[in-house]
Amino acid sequence: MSSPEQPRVPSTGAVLAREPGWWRSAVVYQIYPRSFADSNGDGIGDIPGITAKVDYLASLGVDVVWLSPVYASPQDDNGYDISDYEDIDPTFGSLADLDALIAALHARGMKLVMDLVVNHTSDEHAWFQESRDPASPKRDWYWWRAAREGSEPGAEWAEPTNWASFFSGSAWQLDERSGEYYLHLFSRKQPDLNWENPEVRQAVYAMMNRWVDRGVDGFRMDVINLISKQPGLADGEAAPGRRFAPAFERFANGPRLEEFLQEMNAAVGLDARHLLTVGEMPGSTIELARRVTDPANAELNMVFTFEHVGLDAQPGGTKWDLAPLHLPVLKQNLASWQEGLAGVGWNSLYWDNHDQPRAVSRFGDDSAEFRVVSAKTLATVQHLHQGTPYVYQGEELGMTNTQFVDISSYRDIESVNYHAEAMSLGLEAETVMRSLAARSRDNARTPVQWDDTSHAGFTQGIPWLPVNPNYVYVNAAAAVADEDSTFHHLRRLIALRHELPVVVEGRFALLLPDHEQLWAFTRTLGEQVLLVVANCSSLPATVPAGALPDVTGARLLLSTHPGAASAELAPWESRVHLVG
Ligand code: ISL
Ligand code: CA
Repeated sequence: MSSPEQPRVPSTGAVLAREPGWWRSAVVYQIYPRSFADSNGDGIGDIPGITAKVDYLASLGVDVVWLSPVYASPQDDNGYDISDYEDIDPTFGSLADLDALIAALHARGMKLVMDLVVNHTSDEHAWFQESRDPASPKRDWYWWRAAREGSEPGAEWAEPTNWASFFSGSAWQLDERSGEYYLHLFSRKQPDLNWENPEVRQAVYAMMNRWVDRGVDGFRMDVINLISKQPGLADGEAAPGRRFAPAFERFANGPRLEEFLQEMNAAVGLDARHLLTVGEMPGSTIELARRVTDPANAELNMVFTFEHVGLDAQPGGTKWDLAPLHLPVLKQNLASWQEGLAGVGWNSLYWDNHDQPRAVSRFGDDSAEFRVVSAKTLATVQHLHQGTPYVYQGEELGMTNTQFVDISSYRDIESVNYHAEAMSLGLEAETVMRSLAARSRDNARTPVQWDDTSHAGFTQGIPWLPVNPNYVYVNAAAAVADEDSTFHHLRRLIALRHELPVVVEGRFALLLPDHEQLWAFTRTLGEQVLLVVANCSSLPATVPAGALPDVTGARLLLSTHPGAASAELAPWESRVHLVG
C-alpha cells in the first residue's frame, strides 16, 4: 500500500498534555477500523494499518483519534457486539498492536479515545453465556422476562413488550434453554446489560479503569442514554403498519441515567484524570444535554445529539422515510443547541460518522462541479460553531455515498434487515432501494480512498465492502498534493481553532435565520468578532444589503473563492472574516 505524499506544512499545535478542558480546543478524527487501512491483505482494515497512517493524521492537525470498536467480537454489528472487553479481535490485531498505536499517537502529541459499548454485550460474551442459566448469579446481569401473561413462550404476540429492535423485528428473543426472553434493543446478538444491577456497573468501571491505565485518553460511549430504562418496561404505542412499536420513550433516558454517569465518572476518575468523554444520546433534549454536560454535575464532557440528522426524515417516520431538508430548519436547529448549551455545557459538532450517510452527498452537492467546494463549506460551517468538531474518516477527502444498485452489495445488518422487513411488508422495491442509497450506514463504511491504485490503496486483497469507483479522482494522495483540496481547507480550519480563542470560546449568534441559501453567523469574544457567511446552495446568492456586520478592514481568514468580496456569493462559496 502506498502512502500519500505528506504536505509541507506541519501540524500547528496539537494539544499535548491532558489539561483541564483541553478537549474544548481539540478536533477529533473518527476511525472505523474495518474500513480505514488494511495492512495484511485480508481485505479488512486493522490496527497496524492505522499506525502506518499516523503521520497523515498529524499532517491534518487533529488532536484526538476516536477508534470505533476493535475488541473481540463475532462482528454481527461490526464490533459493536463485544464478546471480550479486555482483548482485541484478531481481525484487527493484538493488544501489542494497540499499544504501538497509542505510542505512535502520543509521540506526535495526539490522543486516543476508545469506543465504550456497554449498553449491551455480544451474546457470545462470557457474562451472557453464564446468564443464560437461570440459576447463575449473573442471571440478573441482563434483562430476562417471561412471556406475556397468558401466552405460551414463542407464540405470536408472546414477547414481554411490543418493542421493536433498532435493527427490525422484536427487541426480545426467546431463549429455549429457560423459556424466557432476553432484551436486545439492537441485534439478537446484542443482549442489553442490566445496569440496575450494581455488579454490572462495577464490572464496567473496573474494565474502563484498566483501559485508562493502559494509556487511553477517553471514551466515546455508545447509546449511553439507554443504560437507564424507563421503569416498568411498558408497551409502546403501536405504529400503523408496523408489527412492533418504536418504543423509544419507554426505554431511553431513564430516571437513573445521570446517577449512573456520576457514579462512573467518580469510579473511573473521568474528570479527575481529564479524560475526554462523549456520550452518544439519540433522543436527547437540549435540557438533558445541558445537565449531562454541565461540568458542575460531573457526568460527561459532551454528547452526540441527533436532531440535526433527523430533519431530512418524515416527522413520525423512520430514517428510511425520506423528506427534503430545508436550510432554515437545519441552521435554526443547530443554533438552538448553541444557545441552549452556551455558558453551561458543551456541544459536539458532527455531520458524519459510521452510522450516517456521507455529508457531501447529504447536505452538500456531490456532483463533479460542486463536490469539493460544498465539502469545504460544510466543514467551515461545522468547525466554526461552538463545540468540539468530529471528522469522520474520508470526510477530509470529500468522500461520497456509495453507488450500490443491488441489495446483495449491502453488508450492514441494519440495511439488510430493513430490506427484508420492508419487502415482507409489501413496500415497493424501488422506494426501498432509494432509501438505502440515501441512508444506509454502508455509505460511510466503504474503504478509505488512499490513492488511485487498485482498491484505492486500501488493501492488497479484496476489500470486505467495495470501494467507491470515484476513488480514481477522490483520494488522499491527490488531495494532499493539491493545496486547494478539501484536505487542506480542513487543515486550515483546524489550525484556526488552535490559533484563535474566538473559534473555541466565542459566543454564537445566528444571522439571517430564514434565508434559504445563506448560512451566516458570528462568534464573539471580547473585542473580536468572527463572521462566517456561507452559500449553502448550488445557485448564486446575494447578501441582503445591511444584513451582515461591516467587514471593511477585517482580515479574511479563510475562503473558498480567494479574492471575492462582493455581496454576491458563488454556489457553495464561503468566507470567514475576523473583525477587531
Ligand atoms: O444508526 C442508527 C440509525 O441508523 C441508529 O439507530 C444507531 O443504531 C444508534 O445511533 C446507535 O448507534 C450505536 O449503537 C449501535 C451501533 O450499531 C452503531 O454503529 C453505534 O454507533 C449498537 O451498538
Ligand atoms: Ca487486515
